[in-house]
Amino acid sequence: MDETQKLLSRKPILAALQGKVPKSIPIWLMRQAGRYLPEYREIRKQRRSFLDLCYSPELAAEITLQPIRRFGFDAAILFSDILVLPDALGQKVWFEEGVGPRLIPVSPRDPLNPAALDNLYDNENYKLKTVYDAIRIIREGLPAGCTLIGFAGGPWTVATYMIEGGTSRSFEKIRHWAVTDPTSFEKFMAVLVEATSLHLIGQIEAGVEAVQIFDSHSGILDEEGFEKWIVEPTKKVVAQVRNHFSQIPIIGFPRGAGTKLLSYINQLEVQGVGLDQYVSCKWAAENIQRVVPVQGNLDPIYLLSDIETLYRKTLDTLSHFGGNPYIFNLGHGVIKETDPKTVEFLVKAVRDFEVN
Ligand code: 1CP
Repeated sequence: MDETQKLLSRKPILAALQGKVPKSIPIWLMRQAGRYLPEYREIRKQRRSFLDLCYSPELAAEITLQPIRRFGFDAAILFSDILVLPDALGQKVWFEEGVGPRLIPVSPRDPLNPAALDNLYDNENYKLKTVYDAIRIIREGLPAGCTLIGFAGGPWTVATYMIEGGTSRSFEKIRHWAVTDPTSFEKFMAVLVEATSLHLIGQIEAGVEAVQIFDSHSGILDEEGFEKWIVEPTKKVVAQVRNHFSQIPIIGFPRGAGTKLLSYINQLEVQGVGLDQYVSCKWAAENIQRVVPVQGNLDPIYLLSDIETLYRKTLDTLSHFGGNPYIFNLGHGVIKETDPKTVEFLVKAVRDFEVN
């Protein structure tokens, strides 16, 4: 066994992203660090603002490692947020208790100036440096078999927050801009593509071993929009990252893409694709997993159901994807009312599953 193979056998997530089928199915969960954990809520009190928490390297590192200690997941996801990027670009971003993210919106009349990119790394104490410092601290405390995953939002998804000014139901502002003035919208997206690539490269330089691109709102686009605003920009991000790090595994997560996943995996050179719970396991096993390793897709709501239902749904998911390159995950993030004991049960159920 050469050095690379040894490393892979010790890191089941990396092995799965290389198309291998590790003995035991690897598992991590989106939003595994967060409000359902009492130890997170305890640390959360130390900073008034959520962004300050994200920019405190020691605390962010500690929060990242909390679910690893408790549950022994195969991957740690960096504790940060997709909205640190607009913040670092100079847009005003804040999180309101009980509301969620708020931003002073950009618009066609007041678009993002490409010079905003200069804000990202403008002086010795640039904001994103704290994120990269957190990564260095995490790597020191990371158990041997555990993979550290970095991330960014997909340019479209980050754009929805920047233009809508927060979480949206109808996404009318961004869709209106994209269809009525695609030229200026394209320019805006180009800045985000650049910023996203730089941030992912910064994380990889600091020590993350794989990255995930969260396109949480790709589901609101029709086929043409999906090509233009999900596939094309993400292709550019992937190309820029690959230019610097040809081997880094990239997981794409175009949530809500449905059958457009086919176009996504055919055009993007990703090592893994995240599936949401709305995709049929049978369809995805036949059409997606045949091409690329998959990750997902148990509906997080089952962590709030009775244990028999959770067990049945977990086995059902595992039996569809288990024999081929696969990483167990939820279809979206852990819900904050989830009991940590239920997560413990889920991890054991996945660990005990025998691939035949
Ligand atoms: O303590 C709190 O009240 C803050 C809650 C919280 C947390 C724990 C937010 C606010 N973000 C996070 C962390 C976070 N966000 C992580 C880190 C670690 C982990 O997964 O364990 C990650 C990867 C994200 C990514 C993220 N942020 C996404 C993409 C994934 C997804 O959930 O769709 C999105 C859309 C955001 C924006 C965001 N951040 C927080 C909120 C409430 C929102 C808005 C969500 C929405 O619009 O519904």
